[in-house]
Amino acid sequence: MVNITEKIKECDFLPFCDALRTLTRFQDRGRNGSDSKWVTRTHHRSVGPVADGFAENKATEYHLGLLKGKLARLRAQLLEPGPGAGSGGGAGFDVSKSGDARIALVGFPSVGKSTFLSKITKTKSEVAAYSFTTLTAIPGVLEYGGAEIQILDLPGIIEGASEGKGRGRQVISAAKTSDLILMVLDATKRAEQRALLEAELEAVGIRLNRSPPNIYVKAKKAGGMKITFQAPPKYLDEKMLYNILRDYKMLNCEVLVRDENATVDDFIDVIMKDHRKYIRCLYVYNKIDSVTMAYLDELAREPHTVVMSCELDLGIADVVERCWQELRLIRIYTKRQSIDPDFGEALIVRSGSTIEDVCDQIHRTMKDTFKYALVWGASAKHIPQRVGLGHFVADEDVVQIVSAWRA
Ligand SMILES: Nc1nc2c(ncn2[C@@H]2O[C@H](COP(=O)(O)OP(=O)(O)OP(=O)(O)O)[C@@H](O)[C@H]2O)c(=O)[nH]1
Ligand SMILES: [Mg+2]
Repeated sequence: MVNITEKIKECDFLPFCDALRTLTRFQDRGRNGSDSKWVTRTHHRSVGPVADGFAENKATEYHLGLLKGKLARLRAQLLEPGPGAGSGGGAGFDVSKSGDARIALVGFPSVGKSTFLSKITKTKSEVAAYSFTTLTAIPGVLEYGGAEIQILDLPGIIEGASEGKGRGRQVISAAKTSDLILMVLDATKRAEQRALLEAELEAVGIRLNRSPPNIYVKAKKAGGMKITFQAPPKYLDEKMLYNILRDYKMLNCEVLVRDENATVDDFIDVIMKDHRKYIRCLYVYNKIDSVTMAYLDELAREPHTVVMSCELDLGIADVVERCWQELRLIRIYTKRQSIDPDFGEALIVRSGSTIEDVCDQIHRTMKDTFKYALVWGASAKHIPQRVGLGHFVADEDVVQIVSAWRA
C-alpha cells in the first residue's frame, strides 16, 4: 500500500493546495458574477471567452488555464506514482484479464451489481440488502455471440472514491482496465448519483463516451514551440497554450489544434495522454419495478442508457444486447479451401481490425507466410474479394487465408 502522507510530501502538496484554492476562488467569483472584473465562464470544460457580451479578463483566463494544468499534473503524480514507487495507490484487484473483452460493473453500494452478475453469468456473487456486500472484484464469464466476455463485479464506491475513500481507488483502477464500463444506477435514488459517479471517474482520468481531442502535440529536441491553429479557436489562444506548455517544461514541441471548439481541458488531456483512458460507458438503471411509468420513460430516453429490473427479470436481455453493441466486437468465421466455414465457432477481433489482426489471432507466425486472403461478407466489394493484410474486416465476414508456405 502506498503511504499517502509520504506521497504528498514527495510531490510537494503545497502547490496542489494553493492551486486548488485559487482555482476555487476564481470559479466562485465567476459563478456569482459579483465582481464584474472577474466574470468569466469557468464551468467544467468551458473556460473560454465570454461570447455573450460579458466583460472578460484575459489575464484571469490565462491564470485559470495554468492552474488547471498544474492541478492535472499534481493530481496525476498523487494518484499514479512513477516507476520505483512500490505497488502504488492505484493498483487494481488481482484478477487477470480473460476472454475477448472485459466489462466492469461500477456503481454505488446496493444498486444491484451482484444481482446482475448472478443473472447473466454462472458466477454467484453474494447479494444482500446492506451496503458493501461485495468487498473484492468477482469475475464472471458471459457467453454471447460466440464471444467470452469477462464481467467484473466490483465493490460499491462512494463519493470521494477517487481520493481513496472506501476501496474507491482500487475499484476505479479495475474499471480503468475494462473495455466497457457498465454504470449501474438505482432508479429509485436521486438523479445526481450519475453525475457524482462520473465526476469520480473523471477525476482519475477516465473519459466516458468521448474520443481523444483533435489536437496534435509532439515533443521535439530543439526548435522552440510551434503552435498552429487549423481554424480560429473559440476557447484557446497561443499565449494560453504557451504558458501551459512552459509549465509542463515542454519548451520544444509542435502543436496543431485541429478543432476550433477545443478547450483548455482538452489541451491538458492531450498533454497528459498517458494518464487518460477513453472508455465507452453504458448507464444501466436497475430497480425499475419501484418507479412510476412516467419517470421510467424519461430515464429510458437518456443517451447511452438502458433500464432493467433484476428482481422481475425485466430488460436484462436488452442490457446484454446493448453491451454487445457497445463493445463493437467483430466475429470472423474462417474457412479452408473447398470446405464450408464453421459458423459455430467465431474468431473475435476489435472493431477497426484488419486481416493482419485476424492472422495474429490465429497464430503469431501466420502473417509471415501470408500470401493473400479471400473474404466473403459485408467488407468485401465482390464475392469473394482477394485482399491483403491491410484490409478492414466487418462483423460476420468469412475469411480464407492463403499462405505461401506448402508442406
Ligand atoms: N426492488 C428491487 N430490488 C433489487 C433489484 N435488484 C437487486 N435488488 C436488491 O438490492 C439489494 C442489493 O443488491 P446487490 O446485488 O447486493 O447490490 P450491489 O450493488 O452488489 O451492492 P454492494 O455489493 O454492496 O456494492 C438486494 O437486497 C437485492 O435484492 C431490483 O431490480 N429491484
Ligand atoms: Mg455486490
